[in-house]
Amino acid sequence: MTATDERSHPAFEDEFQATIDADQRIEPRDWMPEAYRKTLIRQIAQHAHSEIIGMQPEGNWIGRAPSLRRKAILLAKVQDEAGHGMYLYAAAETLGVDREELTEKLIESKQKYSSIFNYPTLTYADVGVIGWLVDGAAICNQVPLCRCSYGPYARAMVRICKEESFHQRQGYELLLAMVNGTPAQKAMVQESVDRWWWPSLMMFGPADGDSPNTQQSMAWNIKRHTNDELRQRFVDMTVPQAEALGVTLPDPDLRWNDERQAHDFGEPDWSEFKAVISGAGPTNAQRIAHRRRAHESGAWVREAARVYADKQAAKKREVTA
Ligand code: BYC
Repeated sequence: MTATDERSHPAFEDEFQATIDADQRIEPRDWMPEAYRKTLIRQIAQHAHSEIIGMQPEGNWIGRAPSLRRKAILLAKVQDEAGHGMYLYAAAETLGVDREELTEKLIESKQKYSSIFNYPTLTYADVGVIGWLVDGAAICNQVPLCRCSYGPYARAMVRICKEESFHQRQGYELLLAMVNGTPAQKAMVQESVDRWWWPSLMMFGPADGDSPNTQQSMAWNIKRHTNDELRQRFVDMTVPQAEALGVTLPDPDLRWNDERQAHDFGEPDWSEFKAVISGAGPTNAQRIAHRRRAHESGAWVREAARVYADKQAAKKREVTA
């Protein structure tokens, strides 16, 4: 039986469930329920698209970074994101879909990508704040995915998380330099934090009561924590970092709760979240149009690769004939 075989059999189902119950990995060669496969394709594709679309907001600043050192760092980070997209598309391909098909779905807006990349990067401080808050949120969400039940996804996440940690630190280091700079630089950091705080909290997805996929994904060990659990973890991790930077997080309800040993915090604007994930965010149209143009202008590379592969295959046939 293969991953794409839709036939079911109680013995296969039992074996699948036993593997999940034993907290072991499902591999591409194993039988899996069709709904498990579909959920993984949905999540991994959305994750891969996020990495690829996520190159745009920061890529916007490569030509304008204030020094050669900052340019080199940003260039390396954006390149890493392209790499993450590739590992993730490769993981999705083990489930029987192909990258070309997933890219088509992205540019036709039939598959989602993270809400966070539908906001513009207006100042250079946004580069630091994306590293600190957006990559920080990504780490909180993605470290548990290293223990996801699907082997290829879990293994891809190990390397991605290592690189995300480096991204988070570079963002924090950039912000430390800026808050210790001129008053105008410090104000620029605060203004950026004010814009990115709430969208960063929305990265974790809707509140648990409004999350249709969490329960099943947790039962299958794809997700290891609920959206709200991870959001809480992120807030608790970030508050002391904000204090160290000397910036204020823009939430009047944010305070330590001694009883819960955790921070209380306000509610994100879920109507904004819904608008953004339905395509009506500030930069949705721009992001997709840019991605479509890049895909179209890369057509000759794909064609050249195909012709080269055909030639190599023909040569191999000649040798073995
Ligand atoms: N944005 O039932 P729920 C990065 C959708 S890359 C857009 O809770 P689930 C980085 C959700 O898809 C960051 N859509 O869903 C890259 C579902 O809609 P569909 C990307 C969202 O899957 C470059 C509906 O809302 N990270 O960090 O159980 C530079 C209901 O939600 C969002 C990943 O993709 C959102 N924020 O949980 C820097 C991580 N939230 O598909 C940084 C992997 C929810 O039913 N993904 N939706 O139409 C996950 O962990 C989970 O998919 C989520 C959502 C927690 C995001």
